[in-house]
Amino acid sequence: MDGTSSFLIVANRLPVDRVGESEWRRSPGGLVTAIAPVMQRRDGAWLGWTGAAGEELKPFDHDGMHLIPVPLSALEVELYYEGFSNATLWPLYHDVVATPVYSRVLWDAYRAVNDRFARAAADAAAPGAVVWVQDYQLQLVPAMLRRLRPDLRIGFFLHIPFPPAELFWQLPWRREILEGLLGADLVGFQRPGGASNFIRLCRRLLGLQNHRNEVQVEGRTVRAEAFPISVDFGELDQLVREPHILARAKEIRAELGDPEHVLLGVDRLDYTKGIGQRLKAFGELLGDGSIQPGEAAFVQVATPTRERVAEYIRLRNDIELRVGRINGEYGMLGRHPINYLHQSYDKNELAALYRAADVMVVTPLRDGMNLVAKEYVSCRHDLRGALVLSEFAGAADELRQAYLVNPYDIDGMKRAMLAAMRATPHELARRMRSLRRRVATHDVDKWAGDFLTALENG
Ligand code: ADQ
Repeated sequence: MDGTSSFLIVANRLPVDRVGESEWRRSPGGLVTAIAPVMQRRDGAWLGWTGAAGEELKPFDHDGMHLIPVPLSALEVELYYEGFSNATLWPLYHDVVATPVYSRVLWDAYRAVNDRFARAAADAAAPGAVVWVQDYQLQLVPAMLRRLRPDLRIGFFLHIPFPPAELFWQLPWRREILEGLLGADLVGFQRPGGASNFIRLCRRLLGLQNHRNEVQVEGRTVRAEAFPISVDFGELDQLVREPHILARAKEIRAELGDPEHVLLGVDRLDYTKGIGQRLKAFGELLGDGSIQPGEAAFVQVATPTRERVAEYIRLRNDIELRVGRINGEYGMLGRHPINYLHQSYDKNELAALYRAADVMVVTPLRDGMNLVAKEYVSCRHDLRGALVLSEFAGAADELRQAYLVNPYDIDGMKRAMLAAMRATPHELARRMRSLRRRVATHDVDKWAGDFLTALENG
C-alpha cells in the first residue's frame, strides 16, 4: 500500500539527536536547517537511523517533522556503516588518501541495509511523491526504490567527491553502484567535476549514450549536475553580532595570551582534512624563525569521529604526537603554540572562535565542499580575518579570494599562512568582501531550492 508523504528525505541519520532517555533535539547542521521549512510546508517525512544500534522505534513527530526510524543492528553498524561506507567508499571517493577495504562481507551488508531503506521509503511515499536520497551510504536506494515504486520522482545528492574513473574502477562493485545511482531522475554533486566523472563512467563502464550532462537509461533520462551546498549565512551573520559572542571572542584571545595572530582549524578528526600537514607547516614556521613563539597561537578543534575505524585510531595518534612535539619544542611554561581540543563545540562557541581567529586554515587533501570555510566567511562582517583554503575542497571553486593552497606543498602552505598573517587591513577587507558576497548570495536555502526545482521541473 502507498504511504501518505508527498515529500520524503532518505538519509543515513535522522535529523535529531537524543537528549536524556526519551527526548530529542534537532541536530546541528545545514542539511536540517535547509530542509526543515520544505518539510513543514509539504507534509514531509524524514527516514533514517536514530544512531543507536538495535533500536526499533515507531515513527514519531518532532519539531514539525515526521520522522521514520530505520533500525540497524550492531553488526550492521559495523559492516554497513563503519565498514563499507567509511572504510571502503569514504577513502575511495577521497583520492584513496587511505587504502580502501574491499570485502564481500561489507558489501553484502551495504546492499541489505540499502534494501531496507528502499522498502521503508516505498511504504512511506504517497503516489507520485518526491523522494530525495542523501549521500554515499545510500547509493543503491534510487534503483531499488524505482523498482518498487516507478511512480516516484527520485533525486540523489552526493555530499562527498565523486572520484575520477581511474579510481572508481578499483571498486569490485562499480557497476552495481552506478546502476544504483541511475535509478534517480537527478543526481546532484558538489562540483561540476563530480558530475562529469559520473557521466564519463556511465559511458565507459555501462556503454550508455549521453547528451551533455544527461544519460539515457531504459527509456528514461537521468541528469547529473553540480549543486554546491552552503551554510545559513543570515543566521551566522546575525549570531556573531551578538554582544555575548563578541565578548567571548575577546576572552578567547585573552586566554591564548593575546598573541598577535590567532590561527584556527575546525574539523572532524578525519585523515582527509589535512590536519597533520597544516600543523607541520605551522611547526616549521616556528622552527625556522619566521614566527616567534608567543607571536602566534594555533587553535585546532578536532571533533571525535568514527572512533572504531582503524585508520582513525592511527590518525589520532599521529596528530597527538605531532602536537606534543611542537608544543614540547616551542612552548613556554603555561603557553603552548598549539591548542589542540579533541572535542565537539556548540555553535555559539564555534562562532566566537571564528570571530577570534585572524587566519582560518582549511587544508583538506580532498573534500566534497567544506562548510567550515563558508561558516568562517559568514562570521566576518567586520571584514577582518583571512581564509587559507585548499584547492582540493569543493569550496575552492567559489571562494576564489581565499589564500588558495596545495596542502601537499608544505612550503606553499607556509608562504600562504605568512601572507595571511601579514596582509594589510585593506587587503583583508578586499578579499573578505568578495568571499562574503558569494556565500550571502549562495546560501543553503538556495542550494535546497535549486536542487528541488531541478528535480521537479527536469
Ligand atoms: P564533513 O566532512 O563533516 O561534511 P564540513 O563540510 O566541514 O565537513 O562540515 C562539518 C560541520 O561540522 C560544520 O558545520 C562544522 O561547523 C561542524 N564541526 C566541525 N568541527 C566541529 C566541532 N569541533 N564542534 C562542533 N561542530 C563542528 C561532509 C563532506 C563535506 C561537505 C558536507 C556537507 O565531507 O565536504 O561540505 O558533508 O555536504
